[in-house]
Amino acid sequence: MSEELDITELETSELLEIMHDCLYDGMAEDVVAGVKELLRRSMSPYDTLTQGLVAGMDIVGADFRDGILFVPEVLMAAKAMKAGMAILRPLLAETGAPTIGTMVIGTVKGDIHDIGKNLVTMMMEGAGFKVVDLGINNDADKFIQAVREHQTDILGMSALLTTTMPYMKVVIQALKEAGLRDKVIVLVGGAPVNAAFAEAIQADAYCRDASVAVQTAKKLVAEKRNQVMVG
Ligand code: B1M
Repeated sequence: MSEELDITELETSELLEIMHDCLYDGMAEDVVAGVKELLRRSMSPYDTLTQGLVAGMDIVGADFRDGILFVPEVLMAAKAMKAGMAILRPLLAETGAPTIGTMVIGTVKGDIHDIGKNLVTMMMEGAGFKVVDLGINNDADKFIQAVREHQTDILGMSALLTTTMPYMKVVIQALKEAGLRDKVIVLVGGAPVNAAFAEAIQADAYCRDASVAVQTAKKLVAEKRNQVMVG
């Protein structure tokens, strides 16, 4: 943003557009200033996230796909997005809701994309789940170990590459071999993943986005608890 521009004077729609430009240009400090200004205007943390940050990242994604942006620029944009998300994370988690379940989540082996996974983590925490985030590039052993270590209700896996999504099946197979498959709900997500793929690898559900992940997790955990009570 230019030095002279007073963002408090802008219409919210103009501010959002400028934030998308700043995200595109990897201007983390300006993205942070925009996030703070939207919150000051009483925009909810969720709307700030989706309208201010995710919408901007969609533009970055399209231009990366079309060869207009390259990896270094996209990394700068991702850093700016993370800076904005750092402000929103505690606000989204600040529900005071009791823990309704525990989720272990990670990006699968060979894949370093974590923005979407981090959004899912934030939204799940905001909905009252305890989330153990394993980060990126996780092999099956790491997932299995974490599922064992924590009282895990849900295992969430993220993959953004067509070359890494098949690894989700490897993890599910490893869960079966460890005798853990029936104990955890497996949710999968990420841009190349879809419901047919989730079914084919015998995951419990595909989650299109972070809010679907929350809804699905709540529903399946409630069903699991009911089964335990009836059984
Ligand atoms: Co990458 N990249 N990238 N990249 N990158 C994609 C995925 C790509 C589609 C871009 C393109 O060509 N259009 C393409 C994949 C093509 C394919 O496989 N078909 C691609 C490529 C090719 C690559 C490299 C191979 C590039 C290269 O080096 N030549 C390389 C691979 C590195 C690796 O992983 N081994 C690479 C690298 C990178 C960066 C490091 C530069 C950076 C990642 C930075 C980071 O994450 N810290 C990056 C980025 C940023 C992208 C794009 C532009 C944006 C991804 C993103 O963050 N989206 C992406 C293009 C795109 O997706 N449009 C692209 C925003 C995020 C909010 O959405 O992650 O989809 P998303 O998450 C959503 C849902 O999918 C869902 O909820 C989220 C929130 O609503 N969800 C889940 C995701 N995970 C979930 C887990 C769940 C539930 C829901 O569990 C329950």
